[in-house]
Amino acid sequence: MSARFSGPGVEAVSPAAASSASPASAASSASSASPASPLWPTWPAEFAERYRAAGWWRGETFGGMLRERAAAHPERIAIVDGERRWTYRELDERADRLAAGLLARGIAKGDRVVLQLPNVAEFFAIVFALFRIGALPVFALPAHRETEIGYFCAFTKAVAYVIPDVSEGFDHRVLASKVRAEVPSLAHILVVGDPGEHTALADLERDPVEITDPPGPDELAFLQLSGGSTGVPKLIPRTHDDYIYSLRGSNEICAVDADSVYLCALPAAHNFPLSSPGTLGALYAGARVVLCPRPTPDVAFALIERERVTITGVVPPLALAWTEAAQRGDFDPSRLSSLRVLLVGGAKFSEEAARRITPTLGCTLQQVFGMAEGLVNYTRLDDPDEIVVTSQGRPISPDDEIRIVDDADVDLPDGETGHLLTRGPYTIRGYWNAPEHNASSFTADGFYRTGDVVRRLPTGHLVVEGRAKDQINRGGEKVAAEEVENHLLAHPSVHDAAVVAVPDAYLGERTCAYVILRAGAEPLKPVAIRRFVRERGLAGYKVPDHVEFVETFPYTGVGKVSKKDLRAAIAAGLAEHAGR
Ligand code: AMP
Ligand code: DBH
Repeated sequence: MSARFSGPGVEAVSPAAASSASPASAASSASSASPASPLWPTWPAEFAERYRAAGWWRGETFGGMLRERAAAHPERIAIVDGERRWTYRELDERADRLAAGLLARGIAKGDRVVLQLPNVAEFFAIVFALFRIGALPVFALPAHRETEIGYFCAFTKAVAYVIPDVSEGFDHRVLASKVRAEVPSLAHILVVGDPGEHTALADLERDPVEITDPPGPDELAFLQLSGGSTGVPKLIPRTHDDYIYSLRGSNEICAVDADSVYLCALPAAHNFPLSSPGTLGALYAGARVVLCPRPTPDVAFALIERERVTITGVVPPLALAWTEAAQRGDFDPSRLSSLRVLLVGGAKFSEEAARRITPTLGCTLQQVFGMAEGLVNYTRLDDPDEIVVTSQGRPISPDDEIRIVDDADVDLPDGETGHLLTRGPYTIRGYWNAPEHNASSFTADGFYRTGDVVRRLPTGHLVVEGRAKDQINRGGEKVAAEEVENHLLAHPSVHDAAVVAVPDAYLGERTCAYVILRAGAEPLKPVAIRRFVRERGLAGYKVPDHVEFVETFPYTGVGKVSKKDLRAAIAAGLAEHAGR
């Protein structure tokens, strides 16, 4: 194993331990509060029983759900990708044929498969094929590069990596060859398009076979990624039952039904467009999913018009770009007349921008504040306008437990601002194979520490006031400060580094790396630092937007870099600039 990809815990999971992380063992020992498996802490039995009794968990699986929809309305269109239109029958059959192909290659239940596809129809064929056999997709983002992909493959001991040939000018096959050379478990590279030296996904298809050991509803369906605040991204284990509940709840709140048309404008693998209500919510409802290759107003608006899209979701910077485009005189807003709902989330949406949505785009705004770990909040379609533009919504479920606490975990009086902790029927009880992180990211009684700082209105709606986690939210793209700092520290001239957020009118926040050079090191230009990070194979959005060289950092009483003071210094610097 290459040292490059080894983060904490890379060696910690043996293949045997990984496959024993079955929910059967989880369920049988779940009566104690202790995690059922160090790989996958799950809900204690009394909670699982409650969630079943309440009707949240209904014993559904993704494989079964697609089969049912395909049987109920085989000729309805499920997926639109450019000129390709797949019916539910076709999607169901493709999933079966790919499932047979995966099994024929020895890919089986419990195996991890890193998936990195742009918004193409094949994403859904392979995802449902994996769901059917119980292999676990690991949802990488299109922007991830060698460092992230290598880590996901090594850490999960993935057996396969699914890629496009070339996407946005980047040849994923070259990256795949490099990763395969370093990760022994990685036996299969499956390519949508021209496979080069690898295997074409299309060649995998076989006549369907009976799947003898399909996953149950309480078993894992996939591993989602956390934006995180630690050195390497953490993996989020989601079950069929819990995730499907979040889809059903989201559909109800966003009024998604069989006649809806959902435009997938963000990268399909991200939790927001996947589940809030997203593509999987739409497919659960028997609705139509339209894949948007690029979320720019010209491309998205043309698709909304052509496909009569009724609902979509975007991050705040895109919402700004869309309203600006719609306000320009050359655009006739009646072209968007089919659009009923625009969901905006992933980062805080400013009240001022929120007020512009309905007048310019003619649809209802729904704010959504969610996380791949679980909890999702929505403003409701019948909420008063003031609530919709000033809050980030309230939870999906009556069983979502919300605590707002001070630094000592003491509950605050209602209306005060504090740390958001949550527990509920679709919020994980721990990250996958991360016992140490779990000890700090969850309370002893299973509440997830979101790292978000919020205030609750008397109506139950949450207002996001800030963040306690060491993360930069770059217009919905999360950057873990520590991860980037570790890469900066690998530079031979860098003595210390601290990455913080700086305010940005468009993205909300950008990243700034404060760097102290080693004594006697040659002076460096910011561009050299940025290039260094990029060349280490990191996703482009993690490359610092700004680099500032400084002599020293403000330190806290215990000698840690004080990010708070650094941020204050930035704010002071900005104010000084503005005053000039
Ligand atoms: P992740 O845990 O990587 O899925 O990212 C979820 C995080 O994104 C949340 O914990 C928030 O910090 C942030 N987030 C998502 N939606 C919103 C929103 N509407 N307003 C503010 N922050 C948000
Ligand atoms: O930012 C997120 O992770 C997010 C935002 C909105 C999310 O996971 C979701 C809705 O489900």
